Amino acid sequence: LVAALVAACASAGVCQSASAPKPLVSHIFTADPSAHVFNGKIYIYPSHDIEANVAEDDEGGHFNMRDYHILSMDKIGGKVTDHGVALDLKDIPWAGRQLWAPDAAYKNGTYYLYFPVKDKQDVFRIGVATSKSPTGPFKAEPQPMAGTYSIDPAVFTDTDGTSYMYLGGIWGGQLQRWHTGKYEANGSKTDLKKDNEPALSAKVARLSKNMLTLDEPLKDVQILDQNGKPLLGGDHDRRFFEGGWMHKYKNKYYFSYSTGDTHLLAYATGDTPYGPFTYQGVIMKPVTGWTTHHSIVEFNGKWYIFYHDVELSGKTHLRNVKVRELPRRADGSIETITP
Ligand code: FUB
Repeated sequence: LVAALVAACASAGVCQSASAPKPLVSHIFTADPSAHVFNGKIYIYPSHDIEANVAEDDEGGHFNMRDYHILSMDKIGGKVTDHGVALDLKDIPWAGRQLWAPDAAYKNGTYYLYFPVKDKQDVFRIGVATSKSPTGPFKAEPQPMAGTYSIDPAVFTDTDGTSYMYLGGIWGGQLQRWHTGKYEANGSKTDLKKDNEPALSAKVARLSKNMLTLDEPLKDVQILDQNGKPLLGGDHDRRFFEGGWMHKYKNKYYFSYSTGDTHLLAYATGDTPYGPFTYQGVIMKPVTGWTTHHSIVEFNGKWYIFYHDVELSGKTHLRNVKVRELPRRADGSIETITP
């Protein structure tokens, strides 16, 4: 029976069980899955990892991705469809290299793909591309979104229809090089090295109604401890590193993120999309591979976490996306997952 099930899963291109999540696809490497439900279907907007033969470094040069593929599924555990190339680096007029973790949104008949990529000066910016279909192909705007920088855009649309973009990542994501408001080309490759000062924050801004521009300057996403004090730069187990995500549950805003060099997914809650947010705990202990990156989405009344590890390759830059149910307690708090 087990052999028959494995064979059936393999021929369908997907195998998923409640107890041990498996890679959603294995014909390409995928990472940083931003999941959304559009028209009753699940769409996953991941990075598309490739072997580019670049040596590993603290700036993530080995993550040298060149396009995006969008995945979809009718239900959790169902067949996963790869819709092919949705956007290629060569079709983004201002882009230099490294297409990192994207996200997507829908408004008024148009789908928006938000993506970080280094410009021709090797500075990460956020771009936006549009399509009439959730799976693309997407057409990139001719310039990056004004006022954006760093990586990992995540767009959250509140129940009143207002959309917000969260972004940022330290180390290879370059956020530390913007701490004065201007880009420091020779700034630190990691963080500010000020362990006793407030940690660098992710950023947030409301999006304009046309979803193509920021409607206000970026603000700090403050994460406080239980005493109302900002988390410190030296608090590597709790401070923000990269991969921010916002979801709303019972009128509370949950900002979740990766702690990077301590490899945790953590979360903090607040009363508005801007925060401040109070640190609550760990969502997921380290996965295999250096990076950890997730999204959280509700589908048919259940909450799921999409994430990645390196089960298929054993290599940190060749990742595979997975999904599992998000274990939530009655009070809304999230139980720690041991992957
Ligand atoms: O995929 C490249 C980078 O790795 C992402 O932008 C980060 O969040 C980390 O997952």
